[in-house]
Formats: sequence, C-alpha cells, structure tokens
Amino acid sequence: NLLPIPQPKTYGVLGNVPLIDKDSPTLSFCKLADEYGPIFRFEALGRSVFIISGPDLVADVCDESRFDKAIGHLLKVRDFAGDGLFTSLTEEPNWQKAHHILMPSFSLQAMKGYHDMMVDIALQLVQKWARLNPDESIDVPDDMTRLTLDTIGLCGFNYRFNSYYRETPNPFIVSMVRSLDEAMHYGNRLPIQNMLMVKTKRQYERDIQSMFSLVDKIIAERKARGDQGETDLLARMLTAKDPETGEQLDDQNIRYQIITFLIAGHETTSGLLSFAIYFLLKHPDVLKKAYAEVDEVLTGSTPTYEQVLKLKYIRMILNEALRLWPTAPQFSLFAKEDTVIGGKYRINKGEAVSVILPKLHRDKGVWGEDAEQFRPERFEDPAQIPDHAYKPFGNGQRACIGMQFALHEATLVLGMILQQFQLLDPLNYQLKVKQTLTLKPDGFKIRVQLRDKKITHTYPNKPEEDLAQAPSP
Ligand code: FDE
Repeated sequence: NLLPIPQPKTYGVLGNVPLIDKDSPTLSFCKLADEYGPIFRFEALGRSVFIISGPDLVADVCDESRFDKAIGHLLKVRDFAGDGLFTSLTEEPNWQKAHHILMPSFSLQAMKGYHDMMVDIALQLVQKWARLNPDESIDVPDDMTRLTLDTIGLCGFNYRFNSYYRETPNPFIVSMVRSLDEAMHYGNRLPIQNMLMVKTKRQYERDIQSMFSLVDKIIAERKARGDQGETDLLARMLTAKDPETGEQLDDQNIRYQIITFLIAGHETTSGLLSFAIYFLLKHPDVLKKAYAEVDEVLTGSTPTYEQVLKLKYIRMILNEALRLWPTAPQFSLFAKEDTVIGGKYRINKGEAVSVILPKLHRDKGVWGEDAEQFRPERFEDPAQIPDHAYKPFGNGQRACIGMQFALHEATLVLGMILQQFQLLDPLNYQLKVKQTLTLKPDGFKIRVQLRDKKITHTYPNKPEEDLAQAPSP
C-alpha cells in the first residue's frame, strides 16, 4: 500500500529548477503543491528533496525519533553563520554546547531583563513617526528592520546600531541582506554559472569579511572592557560553561553565534511586524478591537513588562499573521532511518524533506473553509490550535530559541504603535511578498497620524468586504 511520490517535469541536469522563481522559491513550492499535492519530489542539480505541506505528513516528519534538522537549503549560509545554532547539525558538538549555554538567556523569565532595552528602541521608532509631516510616508519593512536590528544588538551585545540616526540601512545590514540573497540563489545555479560570476563572488566575500570585522570588533571591545556585570548574550557566551561538558564556546563560534542572532533575530521579526501592520490596515474590525485592548491595558506613557503580557489580542494578531505569512517559511529535515510517512510514502535513510509553511498553515482540512482569511480569533483558545498544522517557529529541540524574545518584542512594539497612531493606507497598498530566505511585504508604505484620544477612532480604510480575503501565496 505504498504510493509513489509524484515529481514535476524535469529539465536535464537542471532537474526541476526551471519550475521555480529563483527570487521566491518557497512561494513557488506552494504553487507546485497546488498542482502536485501534499508531497512531491523536487530535484535541483543533483540534490533531491521531498517538499511536504500536508498536516499528517508534517506530523510524521516532526517525530524527532525518526527525523532531525537538515541544513540543505541553508548550506551556503554556513559561509558566514558557520556552526552557529541555526546552521549546525544537531550532532555537531557546538550545537549542543551553545544550546545549553544560551537556553536560559531566552526563557520567558529572561524577557524581563530585556524589556527596558526593547522599550528604548521602540521609543525611537515612535518618536520618528511622531515627527513626520502629514504627507510623508513610512516604509514599514525598512523601519521595522531598523527596530529589530537595534533591539537584538542592544539586548544581545549591548551594541547600538543606531539605525534611526541613519538615512540608509546600516552597512552591516547591506552586507547581510546581500549575502543571504546570494546564499539563497547559489544552490540553484549550475557550478559553471557560479564559477563565472566572478563579481558576485568577490562581493560575497567582501560582505562576509565586513560582517566578520564588525562582530570581531564587538567581541574585542567587550573583552578589553572586561566584565562589568553585563548579563546579555555576549556576556553569557564569553563566561558560561556547558553544564554537561564543562566547556566554553570558542571565539570563532561566538562570532558565528552573534551573526546568527543578528540574522535570525531581526529579519524574521521585522517581517512579522510588517505583515501584522499590513493585516491591521486591511481589517478595520480587527484594528478596532486592537485599539480597544491597547487603550484598556496600556495606561502609562510606556508599557511595563506585565502590561505586555496582558496584550492578549495583540498576541493573537501576531500569531495569525505568522500563520498566513510565516516569515521563516520553510525548514528541512532528514530521515534517520528508512521510514514511511502518512502511512504511504517511503522515505529512505538520509533523504531530505522540506516543510512548506505557508501551505501547511492554510490547509482547509484542519483550519476550516476560511483558512485563507485573517481571523485572530482562531488563537483565542490555544487548545484549538492543530498541533502539526502550525509551525512558524519550527519543531522540537531545533525550534526557534528566540520565540519568546520575538513575541515579546513584537507585542510591545505593536502595542506602542497603536497607543500612539492612527494607521493610514492612502496608497491602498497591494500585497507583494518578497523573499530573501525570509518573507516580507515588498514596498509596503503607510502614513500615520498621532491619535487624538478625545475623538473616537475613525478608520479611513476601504470597506471590509473586499479586503477580508488574505491573498494566497
Ligand atoms: C530557529 C528558527 C526556526 C527553525 C529553523 C529550522 O528548523 O531550520 C524557525 C522556523 C524560526 N526560528 C522562526 C522564527 C520566526 C521568528 C519571528 C523568529 N524565528 C525570531 C527569532 C529571533 C531570534 C533571536 C531567533 N529567532 C533565533 C533563532 C535561532 C538561534 C534558531 C536556531 C535554533 C537551534 O538551536 O536550532 C532559530 N531562531 Fe528563530
């Protein structure tokens, strides 16, 4: 009763590569899944991976006794993230070590310690927006990227990128975005093509060097300054010992971890905040409820840690945004032994599967007929969330270590924005999703007005009916 796994049309050595849009591979996989179903084989230049999006299949590959994290599509990212947490295999010694050392820094409890620093950066965003002239637009993903980079920089390494003091993106960001983009494209080119792209290669190497030198500077400065009682990630990495082995992280690995946190901690969270704002603008009913909650909970000039925990509806909005547009849209695993998934598909030892989240998260069988619609109320009762149909933070021991961090930050920031501003969509933005490993709404611009709390809220948006549908991936 085993079934063959379908495969789309191949093109010689290129395999299935010509079928995907190289600038947005995950969304191409979603489209192919419409045609080929919840599992299909994808072949790219000698690599082969099963692309899966059916909840029953995902449940099986999330069984950690049979599958473990694969780094297939992240391989090139190792050029700059090395054996940092995100890009290491579970069996590499530095994964275990760093996981043990860093877990306490990301506990719910630890968020208390980051709260004031998060407020510090969020205030910079709010103050920037408050000073804009009425005819000036805000590039949402740009400003959110400033926010999330500065936040992880400050909370993680006591380093200020000061992105709100610059017109253009921080040079570190320019290098990082360009390297991520190259890492994403590299694997889909023929070796000969890669060899011929001399300029791209040189730029890539320069970008990596520039990231390394910034990070090495941060480490060196901290070491020179000595221990001043800091409790941030860097302090922990420089001093803490793995309780199991008694070993510390070496300097090269610390460099990789810092780059990892800077990448993982800001691209995904800024995308999350941008999509959340997009959905709020297009759903006046949700926006109204969000304002009501914020006005009830956020009574002081800046939110306290406890108040952020009370912003339940804001949290639901973020969860729902991550359902429709999971900003880290794909993760991969390999089979530890020959196995069968969904009761009918054979996966052999060593073979890789990749979970396509935007598709999984819109499965009508588990989410219902309105799966494509933005409806935060789905997250009212956590017990109702289908276990293996919602994986925006990945799975098991390799799930996102930064989840609490990202959610606390995003809840705080969204709360502060709504406390201060009316959101306007004068250009009637039409969603266009861009991928640079992570997903973001491309060219998303809004305007804001300071709220006058004496006036009841007015929402200068289009009627709800034609906006209720979230666009398909
Ligand atoms: C991780 C992660 C994941 C998984 C991946 C794989 O498996 O491959 C996912 C899905 C995620 N992550 C997602 C997300 C979303 C958001 C918003 C976030 N994320 C955020 C963040 C922040 C921070 C800091 C982070 N994040 C981090 C991280 C890390 C480090 C990792 C790795 C872990 C291990 O150990 O493996 C992750 N993240 Fe995240």
